[in-house]
Amino acid sequence: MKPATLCIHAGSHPDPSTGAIMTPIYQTSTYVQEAPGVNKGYEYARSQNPTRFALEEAFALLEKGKYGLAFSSGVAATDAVIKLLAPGDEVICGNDMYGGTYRLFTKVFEKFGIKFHYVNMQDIANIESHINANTRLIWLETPTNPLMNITDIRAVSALAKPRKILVTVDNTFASPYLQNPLDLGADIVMHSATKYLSGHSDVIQGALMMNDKELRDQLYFIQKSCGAVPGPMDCFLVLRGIKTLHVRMERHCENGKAIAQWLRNHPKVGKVYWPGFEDHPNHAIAKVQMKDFGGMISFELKDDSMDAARKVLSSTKLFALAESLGGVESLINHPASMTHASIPREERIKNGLSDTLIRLSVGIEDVDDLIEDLEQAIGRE
Ligand code: P1T
Repeated sequence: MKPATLCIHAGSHPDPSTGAIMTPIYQTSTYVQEAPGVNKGYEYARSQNPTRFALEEAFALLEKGKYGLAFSSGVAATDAVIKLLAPGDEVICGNDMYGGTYRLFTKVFEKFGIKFHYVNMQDIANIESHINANTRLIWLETPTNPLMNITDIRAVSALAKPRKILVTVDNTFASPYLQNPLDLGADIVMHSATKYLSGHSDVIQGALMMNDKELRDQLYFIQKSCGAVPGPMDCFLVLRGIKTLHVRMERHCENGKAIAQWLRNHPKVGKVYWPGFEDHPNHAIAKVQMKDFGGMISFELKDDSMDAARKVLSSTKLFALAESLGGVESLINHPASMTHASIPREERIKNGLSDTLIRLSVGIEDVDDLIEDLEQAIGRE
């Protein structure tokens, strides 16, 4: 099935009891049983819910995987993956990633004896040099949040597989429409479904997709034992969002490209971070592993004062100043004080995330209006 058809039909089956064409919201916590142990396969909604199952099927199909699992947030999905590990295990992860992931690793899991190595993942040699007998997992985000760095998923997977190290890719920035890490050898794909999958900034949710049955069973066990499941209404919203993922992503990419190029030609704009530029350090890999470059862009002004950045951040009218991304509406964000504030300043600066970096989630509005908004906020003088 081609991607556009898949987005509309994945996980969609008319409801067996009524024929309802859209998956109903099974707003129930439990299910009546005929006798102890005799039931219709549904016992208690933390373990089984038909709306969630429909969404999990869609998740699997979108990522070209066999299995999908839905969680109550992106960080809950990440949390489930780390719970596959035991004290003494080591993880290699990127030195540029969503601040909440960093916070989960450093503030929650380190104290349980799991060690995290934060490395520059653009160079595979940096990953290889951190592998030791305790390495169980390589966690990568590509493109990264917020510096839009690209890691070669195929190369990392090839490095990990013979050593039996799990590779998990946080595919949130690309969405399953633009990049499918399982096809490139990754073991698990993670998404903040809050973003492009839902697409309308109205739900918090996470997803995991995988091919291996044993891995799926372990993660399902964690999902039901730890209980971070999304409610049926949220599953319904994400199922609905997915139906337009392909058209939204195409417009996000088109608008993203126009704005990245416009920013680059603007006399007051300094560095623009966008993997679609031919001189982006990993453009060649992005071109191979992604279908297009998405709607996320970061940039700095030539004037590197906080006042200049603050002025732009508070002057846009269409781009709303907010955390999050991937919705139909455009957002502007200040990573240092918002989404990445949980990373110590020294660590951020060392890894290239400046105090004045501005991040855009380019929506699917008319691009002329978006550019006009940025023009008035940045100014020419
Ligand atoms: O917010 P939540 O659904 O729990 O997802 C966490 C998460 C995981 N991975 C990536 C790459 C993310 O960007 C996020 C959430 N990010 C934001 C809220 C943000 O504005 O960057």
